[in-house]
Amino acid sequence: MKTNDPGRLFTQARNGDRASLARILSLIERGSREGEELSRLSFAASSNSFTVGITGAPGSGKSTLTSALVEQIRQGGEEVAVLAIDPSSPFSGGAILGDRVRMQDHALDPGVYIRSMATRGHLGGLSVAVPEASRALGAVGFTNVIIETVGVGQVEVEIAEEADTTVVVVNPGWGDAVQANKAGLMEIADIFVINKADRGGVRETRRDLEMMLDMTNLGSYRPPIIETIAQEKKGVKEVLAAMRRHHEFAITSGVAATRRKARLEKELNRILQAAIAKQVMDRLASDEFIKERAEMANGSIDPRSLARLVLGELGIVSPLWPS
Ligand SMILES: Nc1nc2c(ncn2[C@@H]2O[C@H](COP(=O)(O)OP(=O)(O)OP(=O)(O)O)[C@@H](O)[C@H]2O)c(=O)[nH]1
Ligand SMILES: [Mg+2]
Repeated sequence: MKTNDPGRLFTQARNGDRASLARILSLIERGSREGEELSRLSFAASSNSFTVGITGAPGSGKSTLTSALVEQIRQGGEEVAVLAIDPSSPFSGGAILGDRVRMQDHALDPGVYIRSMATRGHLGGLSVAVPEASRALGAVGFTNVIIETVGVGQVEVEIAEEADTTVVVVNPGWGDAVQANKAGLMEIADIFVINKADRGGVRETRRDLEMMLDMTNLGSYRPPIIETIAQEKKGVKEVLAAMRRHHEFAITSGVAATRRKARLEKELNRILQAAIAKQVMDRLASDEFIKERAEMANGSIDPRSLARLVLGELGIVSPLWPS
């Protein structure tokens, strides 16, 4: 029987019921009331899951690498969940279908759970829904959670950052392809993977990355650069080893705890900002302000003054408006 009762869903999912898990993730994705309760339950549940963000330019081989990593993790006997994020489209588009095809190898393995996610009205969007979903996966028992996201924009980078360890996938000759977001990717990478190492230009790409790392203030940890041919599963073992090494480093150095704290602060921030913005916009759109909006249109009240009116109504004092 289908239930939306958070407590029951949670218990059933922890007992291995995949349908309940799917329901949980849908409720979280949708930002429903039940989703909120499920997030609370997940947060409170103990979990020793290790989350890895895999990001990089479109088509760089993230899904192929993920699939190979899943296989590698399964060989070690651990369970693994994959969240494939599709920030661009609220619908299951072609990219996700492609991911599904690449993940087919694992379709029959009960130790692997694969799920694509898009934003569906969650307050705070994907950058809140994804960590909530990832915690839910950890709470129901997955020791490994891989989050795949296309590293093209700020939101995607933020999502990749939500993980304990972030892997940035580049290709030989990447410089031209992702020029725009190079700095952003450099900042979040704990591990660099040069995938498609069967192509020319690997040495130049490695040199390029090393140079950028040299110019970055790194502290005691320097992100390793690993070459892979994901299609042939070459170098994948090394990537997994580097992931575990980084995680180990992060825990013993205290980096993991610091990051976790910062992540939670950011998450709280996003929720509050989204909630307040929604409340304010709803009030502004209400009949109460029809007259004022018309006045703004005809030039008799300016946007800032109208904003002050709405904020005043809601009792919000904005630091932008010194009184
Ligand atoms: N030559 C070569 N091709 C590869 C390698 N790894 C993946 N590919 C191919 O690159 C293409 C894109 O691979 P995906 O794994 O879908 O890349 P992705 O980064 O997940 O793509 P999006 O999710 O669409 O951004 C596919 O045709 C793969 O078969 C590799 O090591 N060498
Ligand atoms: Mg993909």
